Amino acid sequence: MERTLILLKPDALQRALVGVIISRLEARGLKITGLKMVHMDKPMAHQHYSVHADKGFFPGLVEFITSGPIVAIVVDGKDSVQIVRTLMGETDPSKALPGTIRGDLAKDIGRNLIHGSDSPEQAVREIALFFDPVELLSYTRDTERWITES
Ligand code: IDP
Ligand code: MG
Repeated sequence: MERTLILLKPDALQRALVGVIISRLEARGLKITGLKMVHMDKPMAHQHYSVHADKGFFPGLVEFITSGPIVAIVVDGKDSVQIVRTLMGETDPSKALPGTIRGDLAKDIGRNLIHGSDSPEQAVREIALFFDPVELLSYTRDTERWITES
C-alpha cells in the first residue's frame, strides 16, 4: 500500500486551518494512519528539505518551517502520493487552481500551508524522519469493506 507524508505547516496552525485541511483529506477518502504535532528543529528541517539545500529560498524555508509547531500526517492507500499532490495544488498558490487547498486558502509561495511527498520513494524517506514504525496504525474502515482498493 502506498504511503505519503503530509505536513500542515506553521501557517496552517497560525491561521487555524488545521481542521479545515484535515477535513478535505478525509472527505477525499484518504486514510490517516499516523498523526501528531511536531516542532521541527533546524537539523530535522535540513534533512527533510535536503533536496532544496542549494536554493536561494532554503534559509527562509528552514526558518519558517521551524518557527512553530506543525502537524505531521501519514495517509495510506492506492495512489495516495498523487492524490495528495492534486488536492494540494501547485507550489505557488498564485498558480494553484481553485478547489485545491493552496488555490483556495493560500496566496504566498513561502506560506503555502501544506507539504506532501513528491514520490513514493521520497515518502518512505520522509515518513522515517517523523514517525517511528509503531506510531503508524493499521486498521480497516467500514468503507473499505465495500470499496475495492485494487
Ligand atoms: P512543494 O511543497 O510543492 O513540493 P517544492 O518545490 O518541493 O514544493 O518546495 C518546497 C517548499 O519550498 C515549497 O512548498 C515552498 O514553501 C518553498 N518554496 C519553493 N519554491 C520557492 C520559492 O521560489 N520561493 C520561496 N519559497 C519557495
Ligand atoms: Mg516538494
